[in-house]
Amino acid sequence: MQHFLQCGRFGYSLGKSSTAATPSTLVMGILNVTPDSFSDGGRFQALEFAISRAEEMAADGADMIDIGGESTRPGSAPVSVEEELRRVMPALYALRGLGKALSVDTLKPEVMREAVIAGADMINDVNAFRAPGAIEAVRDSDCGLCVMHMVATPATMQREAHYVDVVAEVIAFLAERIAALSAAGIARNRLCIDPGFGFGKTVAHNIALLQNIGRIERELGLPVLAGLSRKSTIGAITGRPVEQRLAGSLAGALAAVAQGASLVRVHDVAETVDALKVWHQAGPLNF
Ligand code: 7PJ
Repeated sequence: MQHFLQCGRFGYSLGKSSTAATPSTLVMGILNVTPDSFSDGGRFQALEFAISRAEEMAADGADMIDIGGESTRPGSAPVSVEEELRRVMPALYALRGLGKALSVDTLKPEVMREAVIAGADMINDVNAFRAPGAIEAVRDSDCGLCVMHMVATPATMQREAHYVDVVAEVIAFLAERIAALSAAGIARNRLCIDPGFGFGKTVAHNIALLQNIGRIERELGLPVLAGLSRKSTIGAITGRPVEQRLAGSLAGALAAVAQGASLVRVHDVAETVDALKVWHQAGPLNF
């Protein structure tokens, strides 16, 4: 299935394509600007570190940089609007000249609004633009929107991993969110969708969703982003701790692409780009 995705300054043709020169999978590199990724040298040093990491990911072939100032890992505590802005905005301004799409990973409408004003190319909301004011914050721009499935909040979601039919429920949730965004006048070509691996899901749920990315893409008609990098499902399958999940994460990214994902959100950009280059030459879908 082919898609066009508008992301601020950038427009992408995604999915199966007859023109070999067109990259068919977008690689989104993860840039955490949270204190646990900071060295002890304070804010300036943290910013310098984030910028050099983003430059490295760009050189490694990332198409997008996903800037996150609040950890959304299961069980994590929320941060204030002010603190999140202090983390995200300097990085966003500093990276405007990088030549890559800049995504901001946030669930706060205030942060979305500031990010859009500063020229963010995408807003990646693990809360699917459900917060009051979120849709209004992104409506009058041309930034891309990543709409992710999550039940409850990052603090409580693992306690609520109950589904009768996880694939159907994720599709129904995303369909409702797409309808809400469309009703606000947001063009469909600004949207990508994400089953939200690890967000309120067991290993079995995550595997069922991974195997059904093609169905999710077909039923909703939008490009799918898959974020499996280093996640606990990769750990559960391989028995590896988080720092040893590279090989498993690469296989997860390729499996997601084989099932129809058009974007992958990863920590290890250079390795993922290499794996995708080989896959796109020889993979079963013959992109
Ligand atoms: C995801 C995300 C994901 C999207 C995080 C982590 C947890 N955004 N933000 N999809 N995961 N769209 O990276 O382990 O899967 S934070």
